[in-house]
Amino acid sequence: MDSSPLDRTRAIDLLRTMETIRAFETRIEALFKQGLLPGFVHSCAGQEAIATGVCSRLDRADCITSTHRGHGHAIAKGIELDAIFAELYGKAAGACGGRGGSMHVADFSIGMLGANGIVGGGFGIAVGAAFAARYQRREQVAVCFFGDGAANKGTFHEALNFAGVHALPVVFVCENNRYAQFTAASRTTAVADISVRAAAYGIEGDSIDGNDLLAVIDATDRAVARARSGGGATLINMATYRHSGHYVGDAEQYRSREEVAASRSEQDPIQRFTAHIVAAGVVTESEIADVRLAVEARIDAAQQFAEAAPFPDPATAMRDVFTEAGS
Ligand SMILES: Cc1ncc(C[n+]2csc(CCOP(=O)(O)OP(=O)(O)O)c2C)c(N)n1
Ligand SMILES: [Mg+2]
Repeated sequence: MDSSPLDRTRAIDLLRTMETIRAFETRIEALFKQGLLPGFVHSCAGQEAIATGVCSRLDRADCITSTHRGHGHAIAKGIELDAIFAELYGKAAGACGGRGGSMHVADFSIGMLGANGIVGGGFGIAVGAAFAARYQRREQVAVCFFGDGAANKGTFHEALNFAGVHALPVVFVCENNRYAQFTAASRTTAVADISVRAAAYGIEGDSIDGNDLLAVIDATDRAVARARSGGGATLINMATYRHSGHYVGDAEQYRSREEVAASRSEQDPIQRFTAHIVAAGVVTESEIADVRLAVEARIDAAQQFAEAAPFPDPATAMRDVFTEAGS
């Protein structure tokens, strides 16, 4: 794992990942509004620093579990853009053969154990993966991404207790964007900082600004080092904000225009990171523009691939639903 200070190559790699997630979400939002994609789409625009920073500190063999807002997690963990684009179109070339769509993107080959339409559905899977790693003596860490709303599910408490009692190599990352659907966290949750709950389960708690990419990386390094060295689980509260509504099409009656505007300017994680690396002389404005152009071209290519790809054969609709007799 590269723990060197921020040099040009590393800064550009991180920026490319954040820009890819942003460009992917922007394009998907536009396509969904044109009625070209089935199902529902939840954009993670504004939250890119968390997926990017956390996954940049994981090995390929490490696992993540994701949420209904999972495109950024999959991209940061290394999914092929063609495969995720085709999945959202419901095409056979999709990461799950077009059967999962936006809320069920998975790719076990890169340790992406799945987005999840069930809020709080990832806790048990992440803890199970961490338990398996411990049992099979593999040096693997599992990261569970979840929202502030999911932190009030029973599965959250069960998973943290189990992880605590067995000192499992798991990192619980709360993407605290202050809303669960249309309800502010202050109306549903007695503590603003979810990480204080770690104490109740005998694990470490940490709380950071999740729109500060470098703070995300530092907190991840601490938690992953603890997990790998047998020190057990960590719960990290990462404060962030989503730029778009809960889903594409949300009328957004529950938050002010000023609040949203601030998240798109001075609090924006990409703007903050680019301002930092330009001021530090690590990367120039023109190199940043080059990254954006290359990312747009890659998104164009993935969209074209997905549009041209065939739909699955209807005769295979029941495949993967029932076990084959005798298998
Ligand atoms: C078990 C379950 N209950 C309710 C829902 C409906 N639902 C979808 S997203 C959501 C809010 C999730 O909020 P949070 O965990 O904060 O994630 P965010 O959307 O903010 O990323 C709810 C209640 C669901 N999908 N699954
Ligand atoms: Mg939330």
